[in-house]
This record gives sequence, C-alpha cells and structure tokens, in this order.
Amino acid sequence: MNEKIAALQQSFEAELAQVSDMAELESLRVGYLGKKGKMTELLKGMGNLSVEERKTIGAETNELKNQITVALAEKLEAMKAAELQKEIDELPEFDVSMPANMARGSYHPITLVQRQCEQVFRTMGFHLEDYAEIVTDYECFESLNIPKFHPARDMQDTYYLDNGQLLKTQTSAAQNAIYRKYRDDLVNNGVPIKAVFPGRCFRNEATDACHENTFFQMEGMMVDKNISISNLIYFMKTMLSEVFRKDIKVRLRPGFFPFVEPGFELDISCLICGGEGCPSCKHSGWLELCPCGMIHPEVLKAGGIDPEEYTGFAFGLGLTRLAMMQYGIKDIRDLNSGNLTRLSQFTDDE
Ligand code: FA5
Repeated sequence: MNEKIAALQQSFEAELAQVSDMAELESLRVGYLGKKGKMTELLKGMGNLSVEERKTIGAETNELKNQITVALAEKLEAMKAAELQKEIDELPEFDVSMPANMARGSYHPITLVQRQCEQVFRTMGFHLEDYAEIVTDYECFESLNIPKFHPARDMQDTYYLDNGQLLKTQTSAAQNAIYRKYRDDLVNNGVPIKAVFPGRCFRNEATDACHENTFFQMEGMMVDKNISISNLIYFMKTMLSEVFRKDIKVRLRPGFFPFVEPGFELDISCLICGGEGCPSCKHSGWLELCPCGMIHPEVLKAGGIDPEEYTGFAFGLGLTRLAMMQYGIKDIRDLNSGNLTRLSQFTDDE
C-alpha cells in the first residue's frame, strides 16, 4: 500500500509538471480528487487491511490528498498570475505624462453666462447662495404668497415626489430660506440682504424653441430700509449692460407674480432675429428674460421680516435664455442635448 501511495504521488507530480493550461489543471484535479479519481480508488483498497494498517495508511493517504489539494491551488494561482502578467506585458506602452490625444473639453454655455452674471453681481456687493433642487410646496409656492389652488400654480406645473416634495419650478423657492438665514443680521446689525442664487428649475410643460422642461434661472434680491423701484431698475440696467456690453433694446412692462407688488416683465429685443420675429422669440421680436418686482409684504412677513420697516426687490433672470442670446443659439433644446460637437461650437475659444 505504501508503494501505491508513493507511486501515486510521483505520477501526480509528473503530470502536474506537464500541465500547460487551466483546462488541463481541472482534468488533473478531477482525475485525482474527483469522485471516481485515483485517490478514491486508493481508499477503496483499504478494506482488506488490518485496523492498525488502516490507521497509518489512512493518515498517509490523507496527507497525500492534502498535498495534492495544495499543489493544485498553488498551480492555479501561478497560472492566473502568469496570465495577468501576459496581459500587462501585451499592453501598448504609454507615457502617462503625455497630454491626452483628444479634443479639450469646453464649458457649457450656461455655465459661462452663469459665471459672468455671478461676477457682475459680486462686484455690486451681492453674495452667492446655493439651494436645493428638491423643495417643499411651502418653499416653492406657499411662502411666496401662492396658496394651494391659486391659479398662478397653473403656470408652473412640476414633477412631484411621493413624499409631497417637488422639483423646484423657480429659483424664488429659495427666497424664504435666505430671508430667514440673514434676517438677524439685517435687523440687529443693519446688514442689507443682497444675494443671488442660480439654480436648475423644472416645469412640466411642452417644449419648443424657447421653452425647456429643465432650465436655469438666477434669482437675485435685495432687502433693506428704503429700497425702491429705482434701485431695482439701476441693478437691472447695470446687469444687462455688463453682460451684453453692447446696446440692446429693453422693455419693462407690468407683470403679475403673487410674490411681488408691483411686478414687471423685463424683455429684451430678440438677438437671434434682430427683433423681426422668429421661433426663438415666439415670433414676437421680444424675449422674456428677467421678471422682477418689489417683494410682496406677505413674502417678507413669511421670511420673518417686518414689511413696515423693510422693503426689497427680487428678480428671476432666465439664464438659459440669456445663454441663447449670448451665443446665438436658436433652439433652447440644443442646450440640454448633450451634443458636445454642437455645444462646443459656441464656446470653443473660451
Ligand atoms: C418666475 O419664475 C419668477 N420666479 C421670476 C421672478 C422672480 C419674478 C422674482 C419676480 C421676482 P417666470 O415663470 O416668468 O417667472 O420665469 C422667469 C424666467 O425664466 C423667464 O423670463 C424665462 O427667461 C425663464 N423661463 C421660464 N420658463 C422657462 C422655460 N420653460 N424654459 C426656459 N426658460 C424659462
């Protein structure tokens, strides 16, 4: 029996040395350790042995079985490592310090106009705020003097979550939180609230050349004692002349928003068609760009600010439409298209 074990060990080692791939290794494993393998056969022969012999031979057989198991596992690891090394060796050589052989990316037109507007308002003493895209009904509507079932909600249908929250339809949704954040500084230290807050907005509406269901606005507001429409007009004029840096035709007309009183629509003459009328401006020659107005007393109250003592203005600049005008983009849908070739044509040299 001892000789049989020794012979089996030798034949296994010889066969293992010949193995050249994983399939061969697996058939070797089955040949020795499988149900009908050579080790099982060896154990079957133990029936004829005495109890004493069975003990020693059994121990030796188990020892060989363990050796075979370990040797097979080591061979498998070695083969895997060799395979990996082969793959690495076959990789084309490359120099990680070389610049990538591809076109450089460019900023999205909306990012560019957003940064430009942020800069303009920063130089005028406004600070930048960030706000969530998912907000509550209170933030988006009720705190803005738009109670449930108010007809103004019809203009801003949106996407609702199961928990009652919604994707914000307007950056005005951040107003209440910002009043509350800076109210103490205003009341106790006399620091005016001057903030701009850009953000993505969502509306469940049909798209066309100048309407998207996902677009960007930049809200701005200023609250202090004695803020009047003159302040509002001054900041709007400065913003437009800094952003466009050329003469553009602007018109201010009355506009209704429940959260401002009085409210205005600030339109610019369409720069795509020069005011002639085209799909980008709904054939009117004018583009609604930046509605604005004096903050409604109820909205200030909801923000914890006494409207008898403080007044303010707010505006909601349509950043996406501004990008269209700035870069001559005829169809607003191009901006969300993700088509890099099309987008980079507007901004390649920025
Ligand atoms: C508002 O969203 C108000 N929150 C703006 C405001 C703020 C008024 C503060 C007064 C005080 P409106 O729905 O008109 O208003 O949108 C403002 C601007 O966002 C529009 O003039 C337009 O430039 C842009 N806008 C609105 N809807 C879309 C849309 N579907 N696609 C692209 N731009 C849009």
